[in-house]
Amino acid sequence: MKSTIKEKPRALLVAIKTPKVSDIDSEESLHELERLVTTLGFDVVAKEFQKRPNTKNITVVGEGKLKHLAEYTGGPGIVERGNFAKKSKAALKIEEEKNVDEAFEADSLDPDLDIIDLPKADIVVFDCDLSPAQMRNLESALGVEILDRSGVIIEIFSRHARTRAAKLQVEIARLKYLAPRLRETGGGSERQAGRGSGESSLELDRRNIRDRVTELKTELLQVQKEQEGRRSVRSDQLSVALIGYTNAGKSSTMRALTGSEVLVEDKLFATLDTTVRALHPETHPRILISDTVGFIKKLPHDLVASFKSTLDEALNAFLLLYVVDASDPNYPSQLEITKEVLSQVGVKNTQSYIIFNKSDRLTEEEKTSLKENFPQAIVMSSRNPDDIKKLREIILSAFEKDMLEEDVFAAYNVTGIVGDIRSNMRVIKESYENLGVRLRVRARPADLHRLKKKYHLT
Ligand SMILES: Nc1nc2c(ncn2[C@@H]2O[C@H](COP(=O)(O)OP(=O)(O)OP(=O)(O)O)[C@@H](O)[C@H]2O)c(=O)[nH]1
Ligand SMILES: [Mg+2]
Repeated sequence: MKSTIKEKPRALLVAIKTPKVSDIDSEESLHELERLVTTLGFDVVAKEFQKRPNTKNITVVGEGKLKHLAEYTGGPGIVERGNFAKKSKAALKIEEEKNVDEAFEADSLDPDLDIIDLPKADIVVFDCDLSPAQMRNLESALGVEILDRSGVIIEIFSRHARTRAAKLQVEIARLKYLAPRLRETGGGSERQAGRGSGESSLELDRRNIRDRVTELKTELLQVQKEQEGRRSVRSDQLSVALIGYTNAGKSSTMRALTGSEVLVEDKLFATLDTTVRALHPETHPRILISDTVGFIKKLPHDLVASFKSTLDEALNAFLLLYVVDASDPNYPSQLEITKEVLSQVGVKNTQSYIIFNKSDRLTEEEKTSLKENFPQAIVMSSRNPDDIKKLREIILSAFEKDMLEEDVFAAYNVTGIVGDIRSNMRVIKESYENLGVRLRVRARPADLHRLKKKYHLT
């Protein structure tokens, strides 16, 4: 896939409006596809819609629309008979669906467009998943590279993966996506020549891919075991996970809370790996914050599966912060998706807060209305240090809710006890007496219990 993408390709985006999806949802989704495609470095030159009963047609769009799309790409606009993928079935299906096509197409074709000089496109990106056969048919009719939504997302993930684990996860998803789409020859009309020896080499390629996927999975398991080890070292620590839609401002919030230099970019899926840092200035006990991969609508299944381990950090967190870009008009559906993905990977009943981020972009009225509609939520900007201070306090009090306040007497002749207290508990008051220090502490019941046992306190 990578090798065929040119330097700044001009992309035409196509969305299918089916009766199942509302107009607003499909426009939102197309807008998001535009951001995804721009993240890949393409120029979006035009967007096209078509109403269809479903996305199952062998060229997805109807015949008339296909011809119209070919005006952008310079392709023939039809799939020549011999080039049809799944020939006989496909041909039958065309006949079957023709009547429905015409009915739906009537209101989606704008006759004025035919006389306007259309911009040229070198790639056509569909906002739905395409079967390998649909992809081949579209390539044949349009004469340019075709990508679907999953293909775009997988490509972004594979460009942004940094760590070994992320690279392995993405490569597995990419190969699984590519395997059924492999074809006999490079492309164009020679494709049908692939019978006989071509087909067996194709089979070989597919088997090589399957073997490679198995190899990568074994390697991934090894890497995950090591990560598991590191995670269990952290398991008794206090942890907060930042989660949410891509580009919501998770990494920016992480930076502000921890003073660390995690990557912040105005790109979709800038972060793919989980980063864990301590809240800064440090607290006693230490509170760990984790920043992780963002979510998006229609995330390819293989990617959800492979990123499950990345999200395990969130699964294990004591507190979840759902970061939402409140300045994005689509924030309600983004919040829904976040909750949906989390429930898919098994998160439930974890204490959580919603953070409406980027409040600097909101009007006073918008902020007031958010606060009224979501009284428990935090409306803030990761760029405002006062807001970050407040968020820090909210995190601290979430942990302290379960803590107990007690007096501990640390005798001078007991080595290590004061250091132990300071690193694991919050000292509220201390007074020096003849034989030792009396400390008023706030701590987790488990830490108090451990301390008493270790130093034989009553
Ligand atoms: N105006 C404004 N922009 C913000 C704020 N917080 C983050 N941003 C910007 O939003 C963009 C995305 O921020 P990130 O922190 O990278 O977002 P993310 O949620 O980590 O995104 P992914 O890693 O891609 O999932 C960047 O350009 C940030 O500078 C904010 O409070 N106000
Ligand atoms: Mg990020």
